Amino acid sequence: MSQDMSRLRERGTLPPDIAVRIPPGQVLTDRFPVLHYGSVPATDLATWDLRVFGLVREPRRFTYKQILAMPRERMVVDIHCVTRWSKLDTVWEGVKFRTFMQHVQPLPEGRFVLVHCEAGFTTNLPLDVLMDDDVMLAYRHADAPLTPEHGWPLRLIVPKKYFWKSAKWVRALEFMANDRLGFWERNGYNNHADPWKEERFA
Ligand SMILES: Nc1nc2c(c(=O)[nH]1)N[C@H]1C(S)=C(S)[C@@H](COP(=O)(O)O)O[C@H]1N2
Ligand SMILES: [Mo]
Repeated sequence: MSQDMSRLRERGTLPPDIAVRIPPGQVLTDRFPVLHYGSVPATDLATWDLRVFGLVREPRRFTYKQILAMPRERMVVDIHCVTRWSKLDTVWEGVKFRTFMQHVQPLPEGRFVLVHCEAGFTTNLPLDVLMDDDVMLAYRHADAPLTPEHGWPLRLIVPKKYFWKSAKWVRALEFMANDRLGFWERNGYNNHADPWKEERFA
């Protein structure tokens, strides 16, 4: 785990049009800190897959090629880490979660999703949050392929939530009838994680 915060700017020192984009308790950085529990996984695209299971009509597995073949979109969003850095205008490309869901039929009771990543990391989100227009399964950042430490080959981006919900190295989506807490949510982080409401800790 490393974090270079040498170029942080407090809200009070920022022009008003920038300051309004920084949630309470956050500071602006132009760096892109790398943060995760454990080590960067080794990935072989030949055996990599994205699985969908649980309360779906039909469990499925997608190859990387199939993900890349889905309509690719680009979005520019602000991100906010619970460790208090925010980064503006980050550029992501991939498949919007709602576009991906055209290939998945959740059962009516499958309203919650547990996102499973390499090495056992998980995070949980209600399906309606994931269906927001700005939620993406991303494979590119800043006009280049994702780097391994930022989640290559595939990561989730959920801009409206603190960044720990933006799971790196995603491997499976589990659909559930009831909410089940993920890794940080079990370890004291707030389940709703709205940076504008400062929902940091449970
Ligand atoms: N698989 C996985 N994804 C993860 C994490 C993790 O430990 N494992 N950490 C989360 C946290 S706490 C943050 S702040 C962001 C950091 O993403 P970055 O390293 O690209 O800045 O990844 C999130 N996604
Ligand atoms: Mo984080």
